Amino acid sequence: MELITLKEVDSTNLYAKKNLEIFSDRTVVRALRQTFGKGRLSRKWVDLGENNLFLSIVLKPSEIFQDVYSNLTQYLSVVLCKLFEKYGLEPQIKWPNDVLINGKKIAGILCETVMQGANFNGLILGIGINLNAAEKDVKAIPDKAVTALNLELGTAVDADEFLEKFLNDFFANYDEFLKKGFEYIKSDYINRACFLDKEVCVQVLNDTKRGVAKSVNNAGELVLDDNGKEFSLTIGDIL
Ligand code: BT5
Repeated sequence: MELITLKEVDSTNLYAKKNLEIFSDRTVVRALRQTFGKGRLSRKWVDLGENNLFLSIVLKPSEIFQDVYSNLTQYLSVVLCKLFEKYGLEPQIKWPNDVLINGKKIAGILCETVMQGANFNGLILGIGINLNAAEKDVKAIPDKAVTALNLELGTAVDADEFLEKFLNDFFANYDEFLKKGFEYIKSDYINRACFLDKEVCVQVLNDTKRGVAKSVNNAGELVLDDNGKEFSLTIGDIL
């Protein structure tokens, strides 16, 4: 694993994408400040100050895209939950990969697959983690209840220390996860899921699906029951 630290960048994902050819597998790009952080579907990721984490992990696990890569964000959400638990907190996962503490979003994950024609060039796993933020700044973020680790703990957090623990934990089980897929983390994921057995409304691109969230299947898909009719979703946002 190689760690590159940038003082400031538009987006660590964009930077990693631009330099993908020269970066080897498991290169981590961290920026101390991020001026144009990206969320999914053209949404924005807000920079809450220098002592937060903005990073992208460059992964080049094979020459061909494998289905298991679609579950990497879920693997990452479990890794993050377990780390927050070491701080005495009770994090939860909102399908597919939002990590919440006390119902508020503390981290965001954006995984981009880079293809060139039919060739698979790699994955860029972008992660933003709120470690140290001011109450007024998290409240100003639109559309969502947001928190940061310092606000939950009542004390400042050392970002370098947190990053080291996080990367160690991520890579400790990464190879095993690639071999075994979602089933390897399924019970850890389900145990932290906050949406099961609830009536949910899921935005899937321009469509909305409703139903009771019955389970997450072995592929990591959300299984909904709409009046006795079961179906599964691979992408979407629980509203
Ligand atoms: C995400 O998107 O949650 C993925 C965010 C990934 C950010 C990282 S930072 C390093 C790397 N480089 C990048 O450019 N991006 C990645 P999504 O599920 O679409 O959620 C976006 C929504 O989360 C926004 O519309 C806001 O409502 C909310 N949000 C924005 N900034 C936030 C923050 N700092 N903390 C919590 N929620 C935030």
